[in-house]
Amino acid sequence: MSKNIFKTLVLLLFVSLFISACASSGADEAAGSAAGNQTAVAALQKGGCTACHVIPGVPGAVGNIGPDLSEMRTVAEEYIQSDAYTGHATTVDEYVRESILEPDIFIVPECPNGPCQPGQMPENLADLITDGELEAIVQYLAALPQGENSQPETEPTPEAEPETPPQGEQMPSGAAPSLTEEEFTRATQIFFDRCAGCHGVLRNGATGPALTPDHTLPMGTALLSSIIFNGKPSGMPDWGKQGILTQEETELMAKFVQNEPPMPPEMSMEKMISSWQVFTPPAERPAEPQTARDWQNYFVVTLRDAGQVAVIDGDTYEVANTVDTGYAVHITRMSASGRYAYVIGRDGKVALVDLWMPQPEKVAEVKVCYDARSVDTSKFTGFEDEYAIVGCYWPPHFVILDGATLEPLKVVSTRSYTFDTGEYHPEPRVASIVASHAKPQWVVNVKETGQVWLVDYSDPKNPTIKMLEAERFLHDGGWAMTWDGEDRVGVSPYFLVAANMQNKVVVVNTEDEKIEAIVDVGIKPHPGRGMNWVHPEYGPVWATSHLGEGLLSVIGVDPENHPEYAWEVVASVELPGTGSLFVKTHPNSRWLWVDFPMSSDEEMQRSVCVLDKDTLELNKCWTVADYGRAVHFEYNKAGTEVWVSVWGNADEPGKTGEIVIYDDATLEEIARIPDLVTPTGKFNVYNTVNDIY
Ligand code: DHE
Repeated sequence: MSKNIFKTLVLLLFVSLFISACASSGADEAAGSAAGNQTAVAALQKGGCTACHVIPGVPGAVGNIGPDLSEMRTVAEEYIQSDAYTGHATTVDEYVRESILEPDIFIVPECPNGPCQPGQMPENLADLITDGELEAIVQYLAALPQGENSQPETEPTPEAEPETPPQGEQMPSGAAPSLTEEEFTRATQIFFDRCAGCHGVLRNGATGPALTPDHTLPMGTALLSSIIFNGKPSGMPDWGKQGILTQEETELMAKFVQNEPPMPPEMSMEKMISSWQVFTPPAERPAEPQTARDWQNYFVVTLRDAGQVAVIDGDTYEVANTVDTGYAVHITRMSASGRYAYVIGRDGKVALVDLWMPQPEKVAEVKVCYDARSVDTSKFTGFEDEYAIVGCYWPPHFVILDGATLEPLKVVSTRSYTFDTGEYHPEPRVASIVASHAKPQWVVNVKETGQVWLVDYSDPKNPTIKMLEAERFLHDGGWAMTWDGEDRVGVSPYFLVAANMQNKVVVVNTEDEKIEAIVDVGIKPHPGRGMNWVHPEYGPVWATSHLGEGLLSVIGVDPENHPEYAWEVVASVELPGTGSLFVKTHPNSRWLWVDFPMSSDEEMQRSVCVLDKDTLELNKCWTVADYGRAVHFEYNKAGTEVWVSVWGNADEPGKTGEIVIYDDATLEEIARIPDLVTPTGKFNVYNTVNDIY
């Protein structure tokens, strides 16, 4: 094993510690005693070690984040003698102790999910246990695999633990760590900014697991800190390693989530209206485009951490204007005509940008909630540019707006009952929303209750809603297309949406207003809007990549002409990495583009891959930049170029982010648009209006 690899592994600390325990004379007595074992087992549980490691004799110690400690002594002896070892221990006892007190001094090479990483093993474990408990752990682990500790005579049952707390415990088992008011407020804000999207404001869980005290207290501060710092391969970001949260903030958050979640405020219609501003009334706006640019080839680009969008000319690559919008802009959708861009920020503020002005300007804005992700517009014939709808995470509701002024017209709560168990849910968040082309309806996907609501907007103040029972934790999705041979004709009545925590894709039939199918796919599908093409064998297909595994699931979507493949996964294509968020293709392209921004591997985070549409074989992968994450694709109007965002760090001049433009035919780089602040999503006007993806 190379020295470099060793240096990158932190978690092996425990392993090596365990192995040497036998060799140390001082350890033998305590290791052999039932009382010593009992203290060690309780301390290992208290320290949260069970969640990351396999430890024989310790109930619940089946974690697969850190190394398996079953062979601790043997492994530690090997490491101490190896050239790659960077610590100071000369005995197994010392090795185990060092692993706990200075976990990053030596990084073991292999953890269950890939190389162990610096920072993975929490530095503060020793703060959570007493000196006596530390010694008991050292002796217990260092004795493995001797046999006696694998079956401790007095192995405590999980139920017995709280009754027999180890001496000197700093905090009563089961009680939440206390925080000052200032700490609690700070943690609430960090949770809202970083965590609520996946776990929910009330922490009931969705894309991420539930973080209510009944789940978090048994995990303890050390384990929670480690997960928050290091992330998990299933999609939990490595907030500490990314440098977004400090060690101190990581620990603060670990303590915070062991406390009851605070209840955020509601938002009334009156409050929404008080935030509503029209900067340029409709009568003062141009009646036709006032720009020589091809405004249909504008790209509206999210500058996430600047709270802005850049409107970029797709022909000249010039920034036509930068417009202030909401905090942490999430997505942009267009009106049916394309002249208006609706930009939604996480703060629930929607900005209306008129693309017909000499330079694109914000003409209205309104804040309709505190936390939002989705927006769309009325697209059915006769309702073009009439209405918009915003889907909120908190409060859990959607709001119908006037399309030209953003005046809030109607607010509808999504609080209701889970579709399967009929339990009341206080926080059913609105995930993706799409506008039907077949009816005056929006498809509103309600995440936590697993319901798809078909909202008729022909009478927006008195909307009728058809509620379809679908699947829980609905997230993002897109339309399947209709084709005439190889030519795209338009949007089909089928909308495919990921139920990401159930590893499924739900097919909504908007024509017959029913759930057509629920398709099993890979771990945590994340399609964005997915991608459509015609496969030589399977006919029209739609595909999604996954957050949780390196897989592209291709689904047949043509029940009329290819019924044998309809709503089946016709191909599962292995990808070189996990952590994919977005895919894209174009009817004119021969390629399928895939990103990996949430991969735990830095090089993959910066890489994109293309596959051949016909053979489904991987053609090429490459890194887009030497910093940041490569995220999200968009084609230009002609379908000849692909734009990829490099999502950098707003605080690092020169590395804040950029867009890299590729020739779709040759895959050669054409240009870079530098110095954009954290660009993420990009929405070409023509492609967004026409649902081309
Ligand atoms: Fe998104 C789409 C929610 C994290 C960039 N994101 C969506 C949609 C939802 C959603 C519901 C579908 C909107 C629609 O079509 O109407 N996103 C969430 C989250 O809850 C989550 C997981 C966590 C959070 O706290 O927000 C999340 N999303 C991210 C990011 O970290 C990304 C990469 C950068 C960011 O903005 O923070 C990100 N999401 C995007 C983009 C789209 C999107 C670019 C639109 C893709 C498209 O092509 O339509």
